[in-house]
Amino acid sequence: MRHYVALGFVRVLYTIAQNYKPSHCVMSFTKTVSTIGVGLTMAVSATTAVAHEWDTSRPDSHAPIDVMGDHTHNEGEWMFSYRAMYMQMDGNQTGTKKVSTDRVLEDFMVSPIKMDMTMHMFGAMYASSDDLTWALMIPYLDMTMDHVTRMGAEFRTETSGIGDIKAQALYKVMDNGRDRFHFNFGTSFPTGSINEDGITPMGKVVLPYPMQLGSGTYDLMPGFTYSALHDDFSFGAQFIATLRTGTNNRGYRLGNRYKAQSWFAVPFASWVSGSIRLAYDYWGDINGQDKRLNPAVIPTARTDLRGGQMFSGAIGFNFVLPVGNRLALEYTAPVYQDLNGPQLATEQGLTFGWQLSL
Ligand SMILES: [Cu+2]
Repeated sequence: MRHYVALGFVRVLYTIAQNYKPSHCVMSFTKTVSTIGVGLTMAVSATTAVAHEWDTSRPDSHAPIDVMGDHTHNEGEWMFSYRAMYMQMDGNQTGTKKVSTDRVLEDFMVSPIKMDMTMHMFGAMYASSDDLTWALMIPYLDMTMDHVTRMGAEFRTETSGIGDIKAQALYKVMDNGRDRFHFNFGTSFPTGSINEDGITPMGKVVLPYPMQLGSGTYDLMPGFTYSALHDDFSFGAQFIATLRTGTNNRGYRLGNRYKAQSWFAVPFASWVSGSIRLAYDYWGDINGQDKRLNPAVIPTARTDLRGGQMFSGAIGFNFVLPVGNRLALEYTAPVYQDLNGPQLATEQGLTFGWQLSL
């Protein structure tokens, strides 16, 4: 809004300068006055046209719940959040084609069958100014993977614990009440274990890469978010990269990740909105190798069978409850996956969220 007021005054000054003539005849004086009038009217109308601030009471003033760092806060505001994120992977895939377990077992001694992941995500946000919001996210992971051996024995491995804690600075560079744009400057800290082990037919061994809780490296997460809030609908888009730095103390570096997504939401009532979201994910293979893993045994221990890309679609709901509480739900399913496989394919995801603003 400030920009529009400033713009209005610039217009006034410009029109005065354009019409100013040193000769003090009545005509030019009248003209100058009327020009100032028009300019001021323009300035005021520009101001009133955007007089409404970003309406945070709208259920769709927040993005669908799976989008992280989607919004900023006003100076001094706090927000606490909890998300329960469930993700299911089922069956193997190479490229865009399903691969049977038997086919995987022709090349490997063990094949993964399915994987379930639950992530409990605890978040806090604080705005030190209208332009700068800080966010902290602490994930707690709970994962299981089911396998079958070439001999036909099935077994399950499980890991759980704190994942990589992420801190973000959200720097808002544009906000006219209808459109907002901020940069996301994120860092992921290597707080998640990369030494998780489990009981397998080969005894107690270090588990393959997807069952580890963290990346083991400091990761930079730069990106940007745009959102628009119109009277009857809203939409937004976000791009976030996850760039690994260095090599972890087990001698490898996970592949970089890139996520681009956009969403569209409609408020059905003052307390509920529905949304659709499209996302594109790209994640690279692993560089280096954890020497404790034997890549001949199972595809999840192969550093060159980790990358892939995926388009997914999601539908979600945001609910606004009294006194700063929000609830949200979102269901995600892939529509296209292209995996360096055999790799477990994503089946579906469900996220439940609760947010409290103070
Ligand atoms: Cu928030």
